Amino acid sequence: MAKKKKFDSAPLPYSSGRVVKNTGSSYIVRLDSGKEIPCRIKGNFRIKGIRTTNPVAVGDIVNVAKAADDADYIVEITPRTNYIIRRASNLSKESHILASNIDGALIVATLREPATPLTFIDRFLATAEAYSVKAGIILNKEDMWDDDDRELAEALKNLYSSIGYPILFVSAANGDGLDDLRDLIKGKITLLAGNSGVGKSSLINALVPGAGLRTGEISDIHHTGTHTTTFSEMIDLPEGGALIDIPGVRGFGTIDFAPEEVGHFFPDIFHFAKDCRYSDCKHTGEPGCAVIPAVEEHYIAESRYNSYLSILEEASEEAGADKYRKPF
Ligand SMILES: Nc1nc2c(ncn2[C@@H]2O[C@H](COP(=O)(O)OP(=O)(O)OP(=O)(O)O)[C@@H](O)[C@H]2O)c(=O)[nH]1
Ligand SMILES: [Mg+2]
Ligand SMILES: [Zn+2]
Repeated sequence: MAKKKKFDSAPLPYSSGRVVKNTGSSYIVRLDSGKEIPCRIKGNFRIKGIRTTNPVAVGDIVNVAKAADDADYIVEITPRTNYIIRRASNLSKESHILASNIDGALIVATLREPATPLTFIDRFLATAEAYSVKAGIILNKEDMWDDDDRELAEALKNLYSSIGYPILFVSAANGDGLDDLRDLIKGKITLLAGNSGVGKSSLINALVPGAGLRTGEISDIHHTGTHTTTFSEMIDLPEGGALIDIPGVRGFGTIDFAPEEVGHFFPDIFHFAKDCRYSDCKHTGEPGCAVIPAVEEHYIAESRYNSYLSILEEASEEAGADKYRKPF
């Protein structure tokens, strides 16, 4: 929850609005009047106990006021209904709020150029569960798939849709699948997240005529570390609602998960965990665990269980507990 901090002198009335862009040096706020103004921040906005690299996020509903220096300042953040946050880098104590006050979050993934690791998808989905944000998967660059890729895509569709996550096959390049995507996001504020180069900005350009977002050059995409989008931005959809484009992230570190709650963020694991003998079972070899047999019998995908273990390990390290090992 953001700490409320009033502007010291505040001689002028506040205006309220929504942060629609973070340009690094300033935040663009769309006032309720529709006017967009650049604002700086004044005050100490923090989520309790968490250090963030960006105190104000795209999506925040804020109050702004003009100061004596004639600049506009964000002076108050209205409590967020939700947000998505990730650890800024592996060992970092700092975290980064990707967006706030959203109706949903979609991870854009690709099977090639670049190939998205499944753990990355699962970490994103678990984070969305942890923060009560509806999540889904977009598999982009369908135009590049050969028969093997298509087979893999179908297997992923079976897996993730059986857990309850919508998964769409699309191509920003030729427009395939975009009608289904339009239906899914219509009238909602949706975050698009994913590794760099998966086509987040290209998808927005394909969905929003005139969006004109910068996208990576084909020759750049083999070259790791390319980040074409450098700032977060909310783009209105012609059908109503908006998409939030953010810079690609390399990893998706979780933050502040208690080891015993990690399983709650994997609905497929949680389903079986209810039958474990101990309510705080971590599914790493405890007697009477119902999850491990379900993995062995393929009711739970091994890839999902591996992702679970990787987050459990991270959460345990954060909590200072012992390392967990895969029991088989
Ligand atoms: N073949 C093909 N190429 C695509 C598709 N979508 C995007 N691309 C290409 O992939 C590259 C990266 O696209 P971007 O839209 O810049 O990717 P991004 O996810 O916004 O990347 P960052 O801003 O760095 O996070 C560009 O060269 C696009 O032309 C697609 O559906 N098919
Ligand atoms: Mg981009
Ligand atoms: Zn168990």
